[in-house]
Amino acid sequence: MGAGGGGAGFSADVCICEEDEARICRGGAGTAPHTCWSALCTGMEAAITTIVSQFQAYAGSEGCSSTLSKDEFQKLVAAQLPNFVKNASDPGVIDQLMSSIDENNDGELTFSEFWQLIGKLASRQGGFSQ
Ligand SMILES: [Ca+2]
Ligand SMILES: [Ca+2]
Repeated sequence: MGAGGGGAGFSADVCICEEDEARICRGGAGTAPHTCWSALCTGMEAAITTIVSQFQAYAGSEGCSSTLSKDEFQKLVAAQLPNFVKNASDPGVIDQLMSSIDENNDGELTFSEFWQLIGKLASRQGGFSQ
């Protein structure tokens, strides 16, 4: 786990499931206490919650806590998307990937910029044309 900063990085705005609720709506995300809006969250809601909470956790490790630096982006991709993004440890791959979604070229990814990557990966995963 990363050093520095406080806590697990999850937003307090999102309720933390009680143990019973966690059993009901486990998203299979793997890391950290699961978060969701309620005990009734669906698989899709859990998936969205996971993406948001992972983005927040990585974005919060340095600099601006609401955007991903290239370093944070590389760590997120390498740790969370190893099967969808090959060679994430190759700086050239990360450079190319980041510049393809960093719309304003400021070297930081906002959530909406990052979300484009999720869209691309999801489209490819589903075999949809882009
Ligand atoms: Ca950051
Ligand atoms: Ca940007």
